Amino acid sequence: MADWTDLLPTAVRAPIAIYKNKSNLNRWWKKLLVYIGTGDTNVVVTGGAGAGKTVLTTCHHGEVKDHEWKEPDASTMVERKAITVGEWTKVFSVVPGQDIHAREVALNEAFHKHSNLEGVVHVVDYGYTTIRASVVREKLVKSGIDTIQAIRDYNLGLELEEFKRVCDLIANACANGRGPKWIIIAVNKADLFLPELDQAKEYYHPDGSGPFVETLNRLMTRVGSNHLKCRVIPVCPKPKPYEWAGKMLKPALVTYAEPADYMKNFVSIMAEVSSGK
Ligand SMILES: Nc1nc2c(ncn2[C@@H]2O[C@H](COP(=O)(O)OP(=O)(O)OP(=O)(O)O)[C@@H](O)[C@H]2O)c(=O)[nH]1
Ligand SMILES: [Mg+2]
Repeated sequence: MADWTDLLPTAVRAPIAIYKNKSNLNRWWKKLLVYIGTGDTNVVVTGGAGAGKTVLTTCHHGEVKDHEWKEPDASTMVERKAITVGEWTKVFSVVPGQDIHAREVALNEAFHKHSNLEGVVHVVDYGYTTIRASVVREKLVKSGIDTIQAIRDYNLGLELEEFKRVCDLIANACANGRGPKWIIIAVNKADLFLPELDQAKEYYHPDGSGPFVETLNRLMTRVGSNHLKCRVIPVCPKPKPYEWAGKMLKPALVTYAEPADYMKNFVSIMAEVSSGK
């Protein structure tokens, strides 16, 4: 059957065609802005080194085809991507997690310079942070952090410090009228703790308890929860075993569809909050 707009008089058809093309045009426009290196950040992606920021945004971006997938190294530069969320395409800036100059520049640009900052995706991983440098791993194991539980506790401590820093940046940006309108806590690597998803929710969700929730709720009080929407969403774009000191924890997936289902949920919630719902 013909598209119903074909049945309408030409005068009505034109605006509808323009409307339909708007999101398409916007998408290519934003891609161009990223390509030529301009365009304000709409969404900044923060989180510690090894939490999975690059993988999450790359999977969303649709760059990943399984046969050509290659593990990313630690990011040394800000990664800018045009990602489509619902009707609109946004410029995402992924801030490297390592303490390097590029990180400071990226955070400063996103929170202090750009006027279009709309949202923050803060990536956390319930302690399953990847520590890439073998010297660091060996040092930690030698210092007695030689079980998966011990490394998780250590990582959760660092994750909390990082989150506090990001909360300060958000609160300052909001005070200067540049603040984001929403924050999404992406609880990544859910494949490793699917049976304990409720505990992870308790640890990260504003209705839960503990140091992370206290920090989050303090931020909401500082900026006002009517100014900043907050959602907490589990994701697992690339299931993978977690190894530490000769022990291995395998993903606890029940079906192969889970990563894609979690991703769809993540994207649809992001589309919802970014449209002001
Ligand atoms: N189990 C599991 N591992 C994941 C998942 N997503 C990413 N990882 C792993 O986490 C590690 C770090 O991922 P990256 O995306 O490079 O981390 P990053 O946050 O960009 O790190 P920096 O660039 O150093 O800031 C990689 O080894 C990934 O394979 C996931 O859904 N599940
Ligand atoms: Mg990275």
